[in-house]
Amino acid sequence: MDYKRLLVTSALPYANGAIHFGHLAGAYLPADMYVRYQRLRGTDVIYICGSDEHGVSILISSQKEGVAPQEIIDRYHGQNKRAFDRVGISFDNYSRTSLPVHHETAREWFEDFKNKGILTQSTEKQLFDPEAGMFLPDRFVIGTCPHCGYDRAYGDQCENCSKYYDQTELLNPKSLLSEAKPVVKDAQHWHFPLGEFQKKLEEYVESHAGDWKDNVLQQVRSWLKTGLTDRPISRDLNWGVKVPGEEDLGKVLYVWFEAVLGYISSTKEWAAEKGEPELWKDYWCGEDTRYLAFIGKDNIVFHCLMFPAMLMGKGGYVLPDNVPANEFLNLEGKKFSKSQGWSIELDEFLDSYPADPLRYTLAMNMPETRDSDFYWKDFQARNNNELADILGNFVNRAAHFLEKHFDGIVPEPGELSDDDRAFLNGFNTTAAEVADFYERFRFRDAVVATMNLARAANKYFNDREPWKTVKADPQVCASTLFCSIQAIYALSIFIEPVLPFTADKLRKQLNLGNEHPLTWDAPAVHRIPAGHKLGEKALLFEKIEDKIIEAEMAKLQQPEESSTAEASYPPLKDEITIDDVMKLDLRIGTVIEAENVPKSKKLIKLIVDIGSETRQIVAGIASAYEAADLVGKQIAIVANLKAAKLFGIESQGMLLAASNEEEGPMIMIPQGAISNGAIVK
Ligand code: B3M
Ligand code: ZN
Repeated sequence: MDYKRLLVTSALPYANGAIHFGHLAGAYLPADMYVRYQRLRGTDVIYICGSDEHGVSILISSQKEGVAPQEIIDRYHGQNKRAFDRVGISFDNYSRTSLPVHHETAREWFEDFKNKGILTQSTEKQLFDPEAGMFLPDRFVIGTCPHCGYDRAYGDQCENCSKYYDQTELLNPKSLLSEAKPVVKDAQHWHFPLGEFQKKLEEYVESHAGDWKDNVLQQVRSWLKTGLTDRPISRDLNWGVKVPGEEDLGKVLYVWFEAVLGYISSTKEWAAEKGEPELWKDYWCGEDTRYLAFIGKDNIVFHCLMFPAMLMGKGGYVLPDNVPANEFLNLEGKKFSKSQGWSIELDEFLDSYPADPLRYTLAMNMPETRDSDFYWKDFQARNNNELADILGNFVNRAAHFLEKHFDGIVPEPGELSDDDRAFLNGFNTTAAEVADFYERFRFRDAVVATMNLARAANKYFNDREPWKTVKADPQVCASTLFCSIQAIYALSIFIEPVLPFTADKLRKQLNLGNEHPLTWDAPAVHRIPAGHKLGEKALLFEKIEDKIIEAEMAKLQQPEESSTAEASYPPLKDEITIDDVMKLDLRIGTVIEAENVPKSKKLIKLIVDIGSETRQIVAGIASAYEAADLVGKQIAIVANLKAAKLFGIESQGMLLAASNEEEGPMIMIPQGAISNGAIVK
């Protein structure tokens, strides 16, 4: 594809928690590697990101800690920005959606849609806190469950009996904000007519059938097949971007509606800081811009459908040319969970280890096509056996030899042998191969191909036996060292996207100035000349001992002190006997179809193959799962539960899932594949 400039964004992380490895491997490291590679190519590229500082999740954090939302976002914005910096994520701008430039941008877009008559309005009944003066989100109201009488039930679902209801059905409702008794009021909301963009979005998505990743296409097509519907884009909250014209009504724009516009406002901030306030338009509105949006898989629908529809509605903006979404990264076989102590905080990690071995390990395990894991032992092995023993070892040996026998000065080579020439020519092959992988977003392959040059260099050094030729044939020895130094130069460039800090050390060690270009093609055409003196040797990688890794693994097992105390559960139920348990017929089945139940925020309708038959099951899991992601997953269900209607749809059984007020619902999935119909006991 021909383009003049490249715009790259990574999902804006919520400023209510610390960035962990999963985020990094999903949306930031791949984008950073890609951008660094493009900069070396000389591409006009900007890399834009920032903190997502609105939404209910931030309000809940602030409530829980009893501090103002501003304090939460200030803390995590600062912390995350610093962590990104320490791990070498090279944003051109890292903004915040709480800034005026963002509020203005989001309001302007809303008004534009409103003026064009794109938006619609509808009214629904909602609980209103007369003291706090605002409508209550589901999680901000408790009361007595209309089904089982549990008296600490939330506005959307009862923790005790799992039933769903509308918040207005709660008995004795109480606002968690003010303790006041809420009243039922009509709430008006704005809607974005996503359905009206269905056809255009289909055309857009299918025009990328050849270049988008399979996981992305599959998910988007499944959404399109289900049919797109209107999306409410306003909320009753006192935290967020105020809806224009409704400033006094406690209405804000839905966080996803404005967060995607954060990419644009961050670019505006970048341009203003550069002193060219109009420059952002080149990147967002220039026809010869290529836009790439890096995200994790849970954000696909917003970036492939909602945001493109908004860009279409506004007109004159570029659409994402690709949305290279990654799957999830797990930790030692389990999902990252901070509250269960099953997590590694980036900042803390970087206090003990340098960034590059982490970047390398995450790149080699990048969840490009399926979920993958970070294992401490793998981290150790990658650091010790690959970075230190292959890359570090080659550079050390060559530099050490040069120092000892040539005073650290690149020697005049003798006539180059076929081996020498083949070795030097290999740099071109590496450059082309690695570039091709980056262009196709195949990060792991790019890194493997890069390391293969270090492998080849070690072999070359061994095969040429300079420690023998130094006496026997000094001309040959000089050629070997000349070529080896060129290899270090080539490596210093090719490793830069994945190992930027090491690349920096290599450049210092090579004592390179501006006369030695830092471009992707340089190793093919440019040589470090004879007579050039190298700088001081650097220690590239330190080996990590077993006992350090064992200690890290032991730390994982111990949950953080405050963790378990956070969730409050209803008391245990009365004792039952094994006969009671045996009454349950629990079965494994595979989800073969999944779609959101229209008009319900919580429910997903599943068709599940349980071996002997298929079942239709309605489950309240839409807050945590995209319907499309469930297809193909094995789940456990209660198979002998009397059928019941939910939202007018028959549910023939019940899916097993765990949840509490903080986490989940999280569906129960067998640890390995087992045939459908298998009995759970
Ligand atoms: N903050 C959701 C997330 O962190 C959200 C991404 C916004 S991208 C515009 O998963
Ligand atoms: Zn209940």
